Amino acid sequence: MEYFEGINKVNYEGPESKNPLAFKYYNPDETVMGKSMKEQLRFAMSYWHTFTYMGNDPFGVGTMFRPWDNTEDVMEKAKRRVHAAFEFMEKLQIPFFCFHDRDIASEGKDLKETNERLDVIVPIIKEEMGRTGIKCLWGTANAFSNPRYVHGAGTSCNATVFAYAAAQIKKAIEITKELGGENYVFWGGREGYETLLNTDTGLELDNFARLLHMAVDYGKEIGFTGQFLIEPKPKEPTKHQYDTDAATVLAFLRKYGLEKHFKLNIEANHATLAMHTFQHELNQCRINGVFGSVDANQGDSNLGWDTDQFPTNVYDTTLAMYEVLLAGGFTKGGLNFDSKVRRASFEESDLFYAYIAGMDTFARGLKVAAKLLEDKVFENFKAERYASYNQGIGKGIVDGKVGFKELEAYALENGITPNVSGRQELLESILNQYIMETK
Ligand code: XUL
Ligand code: CO
Repeated sequence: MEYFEGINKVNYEGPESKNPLAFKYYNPDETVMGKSMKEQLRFAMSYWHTFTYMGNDPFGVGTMFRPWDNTEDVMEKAKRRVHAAFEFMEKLQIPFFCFHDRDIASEGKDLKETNERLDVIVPIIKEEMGRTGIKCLWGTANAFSNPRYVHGAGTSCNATVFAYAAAQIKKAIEITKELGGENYVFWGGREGYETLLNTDTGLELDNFARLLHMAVDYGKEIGFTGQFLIEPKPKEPTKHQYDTDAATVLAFLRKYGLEKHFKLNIEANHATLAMHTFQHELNQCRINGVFGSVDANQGDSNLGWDTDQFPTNVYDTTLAMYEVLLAGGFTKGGLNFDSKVRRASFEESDLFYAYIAGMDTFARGLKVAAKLLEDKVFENFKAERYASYNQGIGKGIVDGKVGFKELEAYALENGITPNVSGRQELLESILNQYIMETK
C-alpha cells in the first residue's frame, strides 16, 4: 500500500528549480569538506512528530487525519505507521530515524503486554531497514506521557515508579541495540520540579545519576556499543528541568562520574528557551569534548515555549554547522528533525514541504560554514586577536610559568599595550556576504 500517492522520490534540482517537491540545496552526493553532504549532515526523521502527532494543542484536538491511522486496531495502526514511515524516508532520501518506545507501539495493559507489542513491531522495522538501508540514529524511552510519571521517572518521589522507569528504559536500550541504534538518548521528560516546597532536589539528582549508571552498566552487559546522550532543556514540561543547559548537564555528569559515558544532544529550540543561542550550546559541547548529536528545529522569538518548528533560518544553521565542523563533524550523531508541522499544515504533502525546507536550510548552512572555515575568515581573526598569548608574558601565563608576583612586576614595569577593536559589525557584515554569495 502506498500512503503518499502522487509524491515521487524527492531529488536535487538546484537553486533555480521551482519544483516544490525538489531539493534546491541538499545534493546528497556533493562533496563538502571531504565528505558527501549525506555523510556530513546525517539527517534523521523523528518518528513522533512525523507519524504520531495529530495536530492537537491545548485548545483543540487533532487536525491531521492520516491515511495510515485509519483503523481502530492499535497493532494494525502501529504496523501501518512503520510502512508509511519508511515510504516517507525513502521518498525524501532520509538515511536515519529516531524513536521513542511509545511511538512505535502504544502501551498495553501492563508492562508485559507493552513489551510484547514492541517485540511484534521491532522485527517489522528491522525488515524495512533491511529493505531500504535506512538506519536508526537513536532510540529513547518515553518516560513522561503516562500518568505514572506525574512526579518524574528517575527523579520520582515514588521508588516503585523509579523501578518501573528502569524496567522501561532497559527494554528501550534492548530494542535500540536490536535496531542497530548509533546512540541512546535521555531527554529529561518530567525530570525536574514545580516547587521546592515539596522537593528534595539532592535525592532526586542522586537518584537520576543512579539510573544513568545502571543504564551504562546494562548497556555494557548486553554489548550495546551506541553512544549515550543527554538532551538539555530548561523548562517545559516542568517549571525547572534538571538538565537546563549544556553547562548544567556537564556539571551534573562530572559530579557523578558519568562524563566518560555521555555526550550531549543539543536541540536548537531548547537552547533558545535557556536564553542561549543554538551556536552557544554547540560551542560549549565542542570545547568540553562532549558534542554528540543535534535535534534540529527552531523556536519563535515571540513565543516562550518549545514550538519545534522546522528550521528555515539560514543564519542559524550556518552558525550551527560552523560549530559542528569545528568539532570535527558528526561521528555517531546526526541532525534529527525534532520538528513538527503547524496545526494548520495538516495535509500529508506539508510533511514533505517541511522536511525539504529543513534539509535545504541545513545544506545551505553547511556549505556556507565550510567556505567560512576554508577561507579561515573568523579563525584568522581570532588567531590574531589572541596572539599576545603566544609570546612573552602571555606565553608565561598559558604555560603556567608565572604567578601573581611575576605579573605584578610585569604590570608595574610595562603597563599595558593598547586594546584594539573587536570589529563585531565588520565580522557580521562579512558573514552576511558569505551567506548571500557562497555558491
Ligand atoms: C522534547 C524533546 C524530545 C526529545 C526526545 O522537548 O525534544 O522529543 O528529543 O524525548
Ligand atoms: Co528533542
